[in-house]
Amino acid sequence: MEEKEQFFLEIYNLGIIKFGNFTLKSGINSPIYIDFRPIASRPDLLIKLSDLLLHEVPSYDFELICGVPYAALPIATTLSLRSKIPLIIKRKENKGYGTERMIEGIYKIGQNCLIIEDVITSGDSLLRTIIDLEKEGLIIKNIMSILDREQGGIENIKKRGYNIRTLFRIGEIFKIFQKKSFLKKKERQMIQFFLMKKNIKNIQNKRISYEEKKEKISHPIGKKLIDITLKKKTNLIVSADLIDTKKILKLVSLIGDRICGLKLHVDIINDFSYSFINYLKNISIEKNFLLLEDRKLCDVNPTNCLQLHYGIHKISSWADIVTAHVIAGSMSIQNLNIPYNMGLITISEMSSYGGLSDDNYIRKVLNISLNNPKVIGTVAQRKVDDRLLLFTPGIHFYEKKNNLGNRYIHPVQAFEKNESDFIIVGKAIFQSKNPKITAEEYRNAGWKAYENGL
Ligand code: 5BU
Repeated sequence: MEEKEQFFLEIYNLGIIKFGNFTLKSGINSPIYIDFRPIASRPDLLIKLSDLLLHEVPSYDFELICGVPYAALPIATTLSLRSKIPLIIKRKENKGYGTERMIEGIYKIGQNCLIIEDVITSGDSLLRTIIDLEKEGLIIKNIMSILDREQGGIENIKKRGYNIRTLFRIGEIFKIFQKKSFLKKKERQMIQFFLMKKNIKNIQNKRISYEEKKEKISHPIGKKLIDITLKKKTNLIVSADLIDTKKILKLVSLIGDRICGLKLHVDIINDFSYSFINYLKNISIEKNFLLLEDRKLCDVNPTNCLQLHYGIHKISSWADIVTAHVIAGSMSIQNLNIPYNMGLITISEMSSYGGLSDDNYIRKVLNISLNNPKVIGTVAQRKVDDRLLLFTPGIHFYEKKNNLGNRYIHPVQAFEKNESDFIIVGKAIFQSKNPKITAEEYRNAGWKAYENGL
């Protein structure tokens, strides 16, 4: 331990731990941020680190080494140089041209690959790397991480049957710091707070309930959506992607009792009229569900504003919730002059495969969402901050993906893995033989999956 301890103190001096208020990749807030990237500029420490990692690897039966991009890349490279075992490189995103390969280097199907991760929090980025390597036919038996933040990541990976070891654990590190009286008072307090929160979460190991979430959401329409959900015991939002008002109204008459929201794309409706929208609004009040317009605003502000209030659809006159991309930045969804009881859902990460949003973009959208009081939640394919409602489209019991670029997951996965709050289901319901029964099946699956997480 002495050698490891000494090593950690050396890398700590490079500034790898920062104190403050940080939003992590997942959108979760943390008083500490750990970044091993500075080590890349210190060859002596890189060598020490890779030797320590190699020493801890349980068995030497691997034929390849791969680092989780990007922070672990120089570390994996050093490991490869020290052990003379070949390196392969995992891309974070597809180049979109050329070979479109996600893994670069020389490898063969069936080879055993050691994965190196720097910091493990939820284990999500690691899982993405595992999936991409396995898609190429590689076998993952061993994974080494440098530091475990002890926030469930290691357990998540072990649960899926992988052998993972870590060089350091955050609890251990803080003990070393205490022993050496290393930290300032404020830093000590921040760490105590972090450990306390971490322990509470680990003990409870359960998702946040709708009641707790309601306390954290300040927007009235966010609260109302939760009230409806609790009252009707449904977290199902049906996406009525139909081009004919009669068909939409027929669908609503069948499923209205089972949903907390109805999502529309009004611009696909051939015979849109105000009498239709008034009729629908009345049913939504009578059956107690909200109307979501999936407009996906994505322009600069004056245009977003015009698209919301004017034109044929006058969305702001009837929609309870509207979706928006924030590709144009935080200002694009400020000062939209929307009614006080109308909320926005941002789109952090779409459900399609090959989407262009990377971790950095997603983190920025989550930050913008948390700082805009009109935003009630977001669409993402991962767990997000508890102060945002998480909406998950791309839900299907049986389909995984279609040839149009859409990816689907089971409701259980949406609640279990991502701790989603609402599932959005389209064709699985409106194209089914019996939408009433199918909607009930999705309502039931969504509600049970939510309750099981509590
Ligand atoms: P589906 O029939 O279950 O695939 O319908 C999904 C609906 O959700 C459809 O209206 C899409 O436009 C919408 N959607 C989506 O599929 N994925 C996303 O990331 C977002 C919206 Br945002």
